[in-house]
Amino acid sequence: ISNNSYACWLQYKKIANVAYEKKVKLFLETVVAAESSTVMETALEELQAAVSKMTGVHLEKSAEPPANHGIVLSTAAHFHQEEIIGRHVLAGLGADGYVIRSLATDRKKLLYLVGKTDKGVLYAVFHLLRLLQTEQPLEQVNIVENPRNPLRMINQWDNLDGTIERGYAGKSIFFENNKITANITRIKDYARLLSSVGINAISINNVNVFEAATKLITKQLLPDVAAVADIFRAYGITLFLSINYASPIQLGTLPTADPLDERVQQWWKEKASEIYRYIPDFGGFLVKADSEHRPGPFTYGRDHAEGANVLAEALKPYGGVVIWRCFVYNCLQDWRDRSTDRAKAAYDNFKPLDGEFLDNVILQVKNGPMDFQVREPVSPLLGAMKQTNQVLEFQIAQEYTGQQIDLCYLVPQWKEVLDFDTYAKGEGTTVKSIVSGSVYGFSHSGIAAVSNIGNDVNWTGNTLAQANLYGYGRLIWNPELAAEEIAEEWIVSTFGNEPLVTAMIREMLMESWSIYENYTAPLGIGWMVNPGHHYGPNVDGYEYAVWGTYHFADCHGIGVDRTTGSGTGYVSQYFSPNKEMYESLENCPEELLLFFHHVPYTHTLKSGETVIQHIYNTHFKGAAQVAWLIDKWRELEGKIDQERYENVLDRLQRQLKNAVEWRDIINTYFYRKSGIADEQNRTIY
Ligand code: GCW
Repeated sequence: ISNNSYACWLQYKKIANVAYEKKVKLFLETVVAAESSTVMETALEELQAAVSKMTGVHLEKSAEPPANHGIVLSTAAHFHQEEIIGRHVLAGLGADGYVIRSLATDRKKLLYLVGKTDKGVLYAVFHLLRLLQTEQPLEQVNIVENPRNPLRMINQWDNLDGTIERGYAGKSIFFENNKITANITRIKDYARLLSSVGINAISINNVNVFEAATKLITKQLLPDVAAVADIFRAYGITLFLSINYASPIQLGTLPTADPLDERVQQWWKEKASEIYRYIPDFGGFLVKADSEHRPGPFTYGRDHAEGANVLAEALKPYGGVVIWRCFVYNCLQDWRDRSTDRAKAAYDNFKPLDGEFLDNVILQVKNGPMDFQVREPVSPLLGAMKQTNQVLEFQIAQEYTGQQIDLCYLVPQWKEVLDFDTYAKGEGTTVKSIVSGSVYGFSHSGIAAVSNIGNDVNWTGNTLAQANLYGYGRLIWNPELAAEEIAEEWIVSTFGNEPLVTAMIREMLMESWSIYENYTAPLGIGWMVNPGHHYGPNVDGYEYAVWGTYHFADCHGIGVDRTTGSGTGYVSQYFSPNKEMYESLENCPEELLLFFHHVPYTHTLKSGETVIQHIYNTHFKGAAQVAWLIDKWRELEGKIDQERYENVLDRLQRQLKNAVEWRDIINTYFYRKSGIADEQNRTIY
């Protein structure tokens, strides 16, 4: 097995451009680190190893600042060369920020990497390495970077038995046989990947905490958890655990987990103190409570604030936080009940509690009101709670977007979410400004996402799905980056600097979300997947189910009326003018038409097509586009290594089968329901 698949974007291949290599080598003589710390050591190690691979130069570590050629690593507090970087520049750095500046004259070639903290230095090193990978000149570097989001987190949905909930790339790299794995090399390599794109927090176990995982916070498993925390700490990443709300019962001897019971409060306090003895910088708890059959405060007639605050009190003395998920809804709904709308649930459950949560509680809100569908509106809860810390939750794992068989580059989708104007505090109150904490001055905020990795050699099943992990980190560091820009960076770091390869893969990535949307559920309706595993088409798979996931298609029309006038009233959860926009059939963005409105198949879209013809057209188109993706990819044979070429080709061929299946099932279903023929008389079964 070659390193190509495994190293992802940290290939650090020998620089092929001789002229460029010659120029950069002038900067690469010695390196000095102004102080020492674990993270600083990591920064040095990463720099030396990558430079040696890319240029063959062994960067000598020196105690003295370089006279003429070399690199200086320093934190702001230890950096006193004001003529190089002014004090005001350093003073402007946020917690994880950094400056990279070069000084290049005929005689001197110097690079200064100065972080607010040692973590900033590490990020600066990865940035410099990115410059080298993408062959940027070093002579005039003047970079100041501050991450937009304070919390930049990954959620693993890994179970202790080694399986991964919604995992599409093998087994867990963390757990096997109800224990933490002995193979920590892989964990370290994961830490490198994450840190290189700015991730600073991780929860390592599934939010559904079953029996074995409940024990992660006991002395039986804490020493091993602490060892994992050590690995991540060296890369500037803080470790969190998902906990079972019923822990006081399951691990202790208490008959209750009632948050207002003093024994329960005491139990959590002792538990926190125990955890911090093993992991002094433990991040805190991630909690899925009263959601999909997981225990929570509802059992005791308490609300989510009371539920979360007991944990927050316990963690507070140590600086820990509680990340409480808002994915709370009735998962035992009766499909005959038209008054309950799952989309409304998060807002209905949490909005009334604004102001009730302690300062070290953060609510984690999924990007959409349902569940990571191909297309959803933005959750109206984002921005609706002015006195409560919020983080946004994305899903990098492609549960509903092709399961890492089908190609679906998600950065464009995430960008739409981040750029969405909620109008929560007037025009311009974008989601990105809310979750970065700047609008309401949150004490904790940022973004989390469900990871897409497993122990497959290439980490993500489909090699091209690595772009989503990379892209997630880069985008939440700087939401202003363009999706193309991120794609391009990823391709060059991953496959090398070959313009043709870059152009081709970039085009494939950029088209992929729209292609996937074309052949799956139309116009924002969602959910037409096989129940349980969620891959492949099944129009009525969730129609008469308990999950609150309906499309209401009959022989006349399709869609969920969520308007205030005649529907569930979900639209009223948005601020004006969004609520008016969604309420109106005219003004509702068409890609979300069936999310908000029930319309006849003959309803005419702005393109002039009817809804039924749109369904046919997009489904024929989507499947044809997958064939186009395959043609594109075939052009790359011989231009990239065979291993990755074949991995992607195999996935694309499976994707084509899936797309054809979707096309035919969706078209046939709606043809039979509507009785309206395709204008172009294409084959519908
Ligand atoms: O959509 C659902 C997934 C579950 C997941 C849940 C959640 C971890 O199908 O697998 O459970 O979302 O986000 O809690």
